[in-house]
Amino acid sequence: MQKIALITGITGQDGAYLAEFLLNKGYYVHGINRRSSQFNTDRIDHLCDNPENDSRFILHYGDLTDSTNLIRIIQEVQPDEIYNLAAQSHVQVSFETPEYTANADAVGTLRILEAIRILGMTTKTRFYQASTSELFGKAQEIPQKETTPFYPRSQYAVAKIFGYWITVNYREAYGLFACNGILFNHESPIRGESFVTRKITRAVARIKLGAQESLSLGNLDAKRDWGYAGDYVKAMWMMLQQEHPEDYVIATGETHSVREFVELAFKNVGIAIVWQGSGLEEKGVDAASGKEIIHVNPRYFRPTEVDLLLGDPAKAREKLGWTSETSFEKLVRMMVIEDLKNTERDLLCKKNGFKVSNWNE
Ligand code: NDP
Ligand code: GDR
Repeated sequence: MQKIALITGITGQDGAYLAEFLLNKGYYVHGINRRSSQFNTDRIDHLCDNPENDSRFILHYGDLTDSTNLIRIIQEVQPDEIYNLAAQSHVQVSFETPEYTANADAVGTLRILEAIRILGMTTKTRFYQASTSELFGKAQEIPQKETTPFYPRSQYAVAKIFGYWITVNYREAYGLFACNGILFNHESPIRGESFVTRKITRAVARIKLGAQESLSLGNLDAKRDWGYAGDYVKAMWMMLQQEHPEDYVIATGETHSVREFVELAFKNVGIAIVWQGSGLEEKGVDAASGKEIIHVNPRYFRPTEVDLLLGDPAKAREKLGWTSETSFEKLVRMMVIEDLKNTERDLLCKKNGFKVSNWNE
């Protein structure tokens, strides 16, 4: 019998990679997507259009803030595995939308777990919760592992702590096979454009091709453990194939600053950055032309920042046999190359009089 998976957040970065991964494994894949005023399925259109997927890839309209809808979909789909990837996932935005973030990210997780329980599916359905390195926040230990105490620094992280513990609670209280993947930052060419890595690679391509003058950033010294999303979705699946449900840190074990990411991304298009000034006056200058191409803008500072994340993926390596396969250098190169292609395509469209959505910075 082929397995059935239900993915919330299927239109997001991870949802798209996971759906493709599971379809390749022969799964029937159901996804929950939100109705929006414009199409929001760009990242999965290639899966919808592929005749090989045909009846194996099915979308349902839904929302994590609507329990009746979640209960109905789970009852209809009868999934063997649920991957809860849906979330208001932007840390800075969570400071602006705290109540909604808690509703979707914290209570949303509870709604799915309760649906599984109400429907009597606790022995049938396995559950994956998209937990995050943001739980560690103001890091109490370096590197961070499964036993490191949490210290959340945003409304997003606090909401995700609820999601983490409610997942543990349903495992312990009802015997549900439920796992938290504590994933450190993972990126790709389809990463949302407002996360710092994609914002940088998109700007690098556009500056190189003359479509943008400069790039404004916030804290250049924040450090993150950045991996590749394509590697990380495999770990999600592996957790649900084990004999016992457990929680795992998924990370590369390397950390880099935003500043290093910027330097490497520009290096990939032959631009060397020289830093001048400090604090709000700091600027990144193109060493060859002398042009100021990076500015610091306090708009991107957060009320409480997470300064340093570095994960220890030893447990995942030993118990799951999982390792991160894509180096930092390869990840940055991959993202820059794809954004160069995107920008070239957009410029061609504009030149021929076609409208390009998302053109502005
Ligand atoms: P994205 O922001 O790319 O995708 C989030 C998905 O959630 C989108 O499909 C979005 O829909 C959907 N969504 C948002 N709110 C709701 C809602 N109320 N009801 C239903 N769906 C909703 O995130 P990623 O793919 O990067 O991340 C996946 C998950 O993993 C998230 O939970 C995130 O918090 C977590 N995570 C991510 C990490 C990372 O580095 N990427 C690291 C650790 C954890 P729409 O397309 O309509 O906006
Ligand atoms: P993060 O990712 O907050 O780690 O959350 P993001 O890319 O937004 O920020 C990383 C670091 O870069 C600094 N920064 C900027 N960030 C953004 N977005 N824009 C800027 O202009 C900018 N300048 C500097 C930030 O201050 C921060 O320190 C991501 C999300 O995917 C979460 O859902 C996930 O849980 C965590 O990763 C792990």
